[in-house]
Amino acid sequence: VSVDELVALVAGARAGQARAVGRLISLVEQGSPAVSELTRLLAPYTGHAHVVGVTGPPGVGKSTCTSALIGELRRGKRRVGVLAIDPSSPFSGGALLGDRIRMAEHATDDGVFVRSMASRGQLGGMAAAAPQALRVLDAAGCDVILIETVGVGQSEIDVMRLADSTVLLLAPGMGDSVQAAKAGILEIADVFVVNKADRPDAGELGRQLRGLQAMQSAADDWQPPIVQTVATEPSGIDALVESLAEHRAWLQRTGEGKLRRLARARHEIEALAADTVRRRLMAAPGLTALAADVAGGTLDAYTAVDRLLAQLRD
Ligand SMILES: Nc1nc2c(ncn2[C@@H]2O[C@H](COP(=O)(O)OP(=O)(O)OP(=O)(O)O)[C@@H](O)[C@H]2O)c(=O)[nH]1
Ligand SMILES: [Mg+2]
Repeated sequence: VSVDELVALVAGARAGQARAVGRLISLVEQGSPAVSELTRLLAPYTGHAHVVGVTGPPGVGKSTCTSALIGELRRGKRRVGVLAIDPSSPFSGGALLGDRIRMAEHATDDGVFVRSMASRGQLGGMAAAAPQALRVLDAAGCDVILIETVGVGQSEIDVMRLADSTVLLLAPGMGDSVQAAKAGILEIADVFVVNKADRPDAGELGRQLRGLQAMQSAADDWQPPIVQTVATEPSGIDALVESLAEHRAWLQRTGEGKLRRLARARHEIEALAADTVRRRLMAAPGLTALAADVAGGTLDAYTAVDRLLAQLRD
């Protein structure tokens, strides 16, 4: 795409045109060379959205809850963006069928942008693409951007780190979901949701979470609230929206929001720089010759590294 086309697409996105938003996110997802220019064009129009991560074990009700959240936010006249990270399928290039159906009720609402991204099989990976996709939605005037992901792998945790506020969904009768949650993702939860609160053992799960809450609260002065929801009805979603607003206010009041944005920018620069350096190294003309020398025993690997880096500097 030409710069003129990019400028037109950014203008279209800012005017709320779903087609322009979709096109820009596709460019980002494909790792188009235009992305760096696009990021420059978007920069003046970003920083407005509240980015909310929605994560939790498979089947816990993330998509249902996301859809209910859209409904609740729309009742409050908020413009909503959704980025659904599909962990399993690099080929479908879209949401799972069930998600599509659940989101369909919002499909004709021009205050909602829903987009799926595959977490594997793309250039630079999610780490590079997701922040840019968020910028597109932010510039398109979204007040809230929901990111739905299955909180299992490192790439999903990386995506969650892009959020201002992270919602961890758990549900009763899912065996060791608290146990699973402890393995890394718990520390990034700002709001706990006990979904499927219509199930009998919801009370027990709530008690377990309050136990964990007690352990966490010493560390900082935000105590993640526990919200009970039945996403299918939906009920409890208004309380969830309320908790998220409180968390955002806390981020702003304490300066924690600024710290998180700083950490995020740092992480993004590191990831992009590492990617750039790696690509240059792979393309360095001297690499093959150095490899032959190291393999043949005439050069040690460390000296080879020094020479390779020296070639990059030239
Ligand atoms: N009883 C009950 N069922 C629910 C509730 N929320 C969601 N479900 C059901 O749970 C199933 C899974 O819901 P999804 O929203 O697809 O869950 P998910 O976490 O997005 O699933 P994955 O994306 O596959 O990880 C569906 O059959 C929902 O109808 C709830 O509050 N109560
Ligand atoms: Mg889902």
